[in-house]
Amino acid sequence: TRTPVNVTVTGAAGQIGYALLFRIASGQLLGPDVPVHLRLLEIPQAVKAAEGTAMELDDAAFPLLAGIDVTDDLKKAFDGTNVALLVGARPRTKGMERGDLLEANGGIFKPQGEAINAGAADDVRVLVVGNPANTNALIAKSHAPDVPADRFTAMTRLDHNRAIAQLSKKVETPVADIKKIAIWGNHSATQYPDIFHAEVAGRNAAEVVNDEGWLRDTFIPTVAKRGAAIIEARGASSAASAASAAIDHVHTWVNGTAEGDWTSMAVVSDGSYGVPEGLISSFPVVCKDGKWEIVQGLEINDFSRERIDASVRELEEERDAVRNLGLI
Ligand code: NAX
Repeated sequence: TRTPVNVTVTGAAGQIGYALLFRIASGQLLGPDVPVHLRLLEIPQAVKAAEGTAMELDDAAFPLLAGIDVTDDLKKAFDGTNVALLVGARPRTKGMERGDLLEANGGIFKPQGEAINAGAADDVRVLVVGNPANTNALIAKSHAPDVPADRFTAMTRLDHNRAIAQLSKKVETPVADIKKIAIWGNHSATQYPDIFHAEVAGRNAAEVVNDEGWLRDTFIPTVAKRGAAIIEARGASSAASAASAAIDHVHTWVNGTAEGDWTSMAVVSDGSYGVPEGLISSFPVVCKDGKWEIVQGLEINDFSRERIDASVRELEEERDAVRNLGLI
């Protein structure tokens, strides 16, 4: 039998954690033949709640679940970890300025980056879900100089999946027939969901839609503001869909993108498409043999250029802010 893969989930007692852990334990993160050992990291006040979730995980008797540790200790959470899902973050509360938010999250992602640097397994892969996800990933990465930079990623797969769903409804075509959607930039309201290279049952999506007004006034804002719409409807932020996207992100990273398709991940820029080197920005990527690569050579029209640049500018501002705070 295979040695279990260590999977760390931070913010394990939160609502995304509650949806995520059961899917990891059932084998959906890494595959139906890969046993997992879960490490649940929480802040001291929430350890008891995480222990409750661990009791429920026991009660599900998942054949692939080799063990569960619940802890508030970074070393115990990250030593030997193979996959780290950084979900717990400091949410923006009323009256909080962006600088305060970035500083509070720096207090979380700096020590987590250091703990990953000190103890994680050589093959560690990190997905940051907690917001502001791109910049939190940048902070963690910059405190893990011994870990290859390409192991730090942030989640835009939920945005990617939302874009597929919206396009599917518009063109009345099943989601399975929609390929090559791309999310560019920041996981925020400035993100740019791009259908110019997408395909609907093999045809170019922008041509099938043939409606720039819909693209500009309906599609892009619906995808970018979907999180707020969910809060409005549900009275709570997206949780199961976010967990599902996190599962997709890691599963695709490890197992590869399908032939003729790609996915969206926020990854460290190498300067592609004019995105400054070192920023963690969303790109279309293909994954193969456990590695991602930014899709090259796409033609970017003026409509896209303007929107990619705006989102990247926001990422630069966030980077400059955390730099001025001494967090990177
Ligand atoms: P919850 O508030 O339900 O849970 C967060 C949990 O994190 C809490 O249990 C808290 O105790 C824990 N936590 C806080 N600081 C911690 C630390 N230093 N170490 C370990 N645990 C810590 O939030 P939830 O709805 O689960 O959302 C979690 C994060 O995901 C938020 O930052 C949210 O903004 C972000 N999201 C990101 C998305 C994305 O697409 N990238 C989409 C969904 C979601 O909004």
